[in-house]
Amino acid sequence: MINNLFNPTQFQDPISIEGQDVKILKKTLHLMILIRKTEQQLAYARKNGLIGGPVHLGVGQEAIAVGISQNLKKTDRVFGGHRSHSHLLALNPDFYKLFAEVLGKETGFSKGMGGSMHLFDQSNGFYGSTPIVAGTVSLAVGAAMAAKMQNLTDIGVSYIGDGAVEEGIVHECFNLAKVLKLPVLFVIENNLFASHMHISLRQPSETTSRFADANHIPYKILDGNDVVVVAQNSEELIQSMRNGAGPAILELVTYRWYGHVDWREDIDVGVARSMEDIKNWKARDPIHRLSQSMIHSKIWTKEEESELSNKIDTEIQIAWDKAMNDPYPSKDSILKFVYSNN
Ligand SMILES: Cc1ncc(C[n+]2csc(CCOP(=O)(O)OP(=O)(O)O)c2C)c(N)n1
Ligand SMILES: [Mg+2]
Repeated sequence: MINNLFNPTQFQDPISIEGQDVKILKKTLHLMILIRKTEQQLAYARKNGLIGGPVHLGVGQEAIAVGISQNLKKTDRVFGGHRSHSHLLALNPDFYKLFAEVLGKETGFSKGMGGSMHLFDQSNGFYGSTPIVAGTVSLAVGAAMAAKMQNLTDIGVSYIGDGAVEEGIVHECFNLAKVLKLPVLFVIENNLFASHMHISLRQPSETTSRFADANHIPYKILDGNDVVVVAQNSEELIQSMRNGAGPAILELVTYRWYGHVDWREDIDVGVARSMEDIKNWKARDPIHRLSQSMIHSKIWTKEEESELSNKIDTEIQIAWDKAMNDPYPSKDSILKFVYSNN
């Protein structure tokens, strides 16, 4: 089962939605489509020279953040990295604010000073992302420690990639979180690549959860392109974490449709990608698999889906145009928010 997860020709069928709440399924599908279209707009804009800095897109990986976030509270403390649009949007789907941020406008999530890789929205539980690979893992552990010291049931969530697991700090964090029994969920988005390098060229095994074993941390390795599986399994782990069970690791196998950075599918940091693999992984599309299941169960129709798709397209176009016309931050505000709000 686990090995099959790494075979791109497997897990392409519709997912199981038996017993799931229809309202939640529709909301979930909506959110995943919204996140995908937001990132596709960023890809389009980057391709056409409308965005100054690089964008790391997670198209194909939407089920992970959407599934996890269903079980989070606004007071939880979520941290991400360089590919974190979905982590933020799953908590607060305000794509206008994301567009403004990526365009460097003062109306953005970080007042236009962070861009795509320094996202921040504390009131919705997103405590920040940074391009330094594994740079926020210790912060998530610290935030979980603070919650525990304050006797709160809030948890820390640390989204990392299979490449980030190769950073030493991650292992210090696993160890400390376990020893102090901290409520932190490490979500490993294993998309098999770190920049252009496949995991088989970097690690002795395709699964990174062996480090969970080494630290006696409970873990699961799951299909990251099945939003129901992600939501159900994270719910169990998060619930027991809120009740004092200590840290857990979720390794979610997935794939990013674009190369490491920006809009190209065929090239990954100067290296050609396997178009055959991409074709197979696209057939494991988390959105299509959910939507197919809902259509088979007669709780959703193709017509409803195209209506929803058109509606989101229009909303995105309006938000993009608005963000494009927004002002840049004023010069005198440049140092004002660097270390604090004051
Ligand atoms: C400390 C550090 N080392 C190297 C880099 C360059 N770099 C940026 S992303 C990346 C790969 C990260 O891979 P992974 O954690 O699997 O995330 P993914 O890009 O697959 O989402 C690398 C090496 C960096 N930004 N920071
Ligand atoms: Mg990766």
